[in-house]
Amino acid sequence: MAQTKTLTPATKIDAELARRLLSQMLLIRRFEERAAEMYALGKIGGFLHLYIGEEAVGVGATSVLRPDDYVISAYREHGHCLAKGSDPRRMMAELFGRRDGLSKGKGGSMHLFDKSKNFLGGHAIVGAHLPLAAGAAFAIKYQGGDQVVLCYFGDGAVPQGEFHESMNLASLWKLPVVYVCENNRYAMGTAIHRALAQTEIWRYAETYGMAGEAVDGMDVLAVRDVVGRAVERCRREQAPTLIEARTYRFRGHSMRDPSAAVYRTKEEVEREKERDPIRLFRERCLKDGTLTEAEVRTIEKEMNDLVDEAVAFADASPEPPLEWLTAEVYKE
Ligand SMILES: Cc1ncc(C[n+]2csc(CCOP(=O)(O)OP(=O)(O)O)c2C)c(N)n1
Ligand SMILES: [Mg+2]
Repeated sequence: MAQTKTLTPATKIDAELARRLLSQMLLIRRFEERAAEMYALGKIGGFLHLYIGEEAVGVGATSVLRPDDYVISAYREHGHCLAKGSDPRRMMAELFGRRDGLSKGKGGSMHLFDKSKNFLGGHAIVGAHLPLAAGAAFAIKYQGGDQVVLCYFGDGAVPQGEFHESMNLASLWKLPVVYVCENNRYAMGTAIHRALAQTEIWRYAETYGMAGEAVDGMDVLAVRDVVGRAVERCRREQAPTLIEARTYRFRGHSMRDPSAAVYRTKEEVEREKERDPIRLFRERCLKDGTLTEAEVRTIEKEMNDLVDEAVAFADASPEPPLEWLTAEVYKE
């Protein structure tokens, strides 16, 4: 049923779409590079998990959604939140822990949440948001809506019970949810083959009687294609899909994990960086004439400016007042 998709170079794409995809991937890349700098300067505390290298998955997948569709993610979620349309200024303020942050500065990097964009978080407990995605999809179905829920998670969630329970319920109850596993081959320092008996994650779909596919997660158009079909299936048949997007994180697990860690070799990291999704897409657009060098430079500058603005906004935002510490923490 599944294969890894690669698009033929002959498929030319629309310039407007190319601009949108490249802009979003560059925005995410630049946002996170600056976040890493701000972390080193002590402006950002707590944990910070960078998505650098994986941008094509979030951008390709979200590009087929409607604004009223939902997205839910784990803690490596800056890219998913930006792709869903959240304001980079309020996101950076959240990373800084300031009052203008998306979660009023109380959540930080791992707990971005944006109700206005139907972005349902930012969840730090590995695997815990998979049942939440099924629940949101159940609510849509119950209310007779035609939205879908897109749920991103890592390969580290697959050995957990929540993954299997969620797949079973989503398929049994025909819920409109697309599960996108971002398989970057590591869960912190644990390589996938040390944690999973079946490392081809898309194959679990067969067990639960749902559609499953693997895709080259470094190819933004291939991701768009696969997720596009899954979303259509959701809307038409309210049937879920499991997608395995094969990708790689270029940085350490978090800012506290040096990139040159012992669990993967320098050669491996360098080899994977040659398939940088942004570079691949940029080269493709230039080669087939979809975009010009000047257009690409303009996009790069626009995204740099947006991120500069986000950093300045975050830095100028005040600390949350002490009373906020206990407000809105628990609601009956
Ligand atoms: C239930 C639970 N167990 C352990 C952890 C500690 N932990 C944080 S991230 C992580 C690895 C998850 O890897 P993966 O799901 O592949 O995501 P990636 O970091 O590769 O994006 C672990 C074990 C946690 N947050 N939650
Ligand atoms: Mg992983």
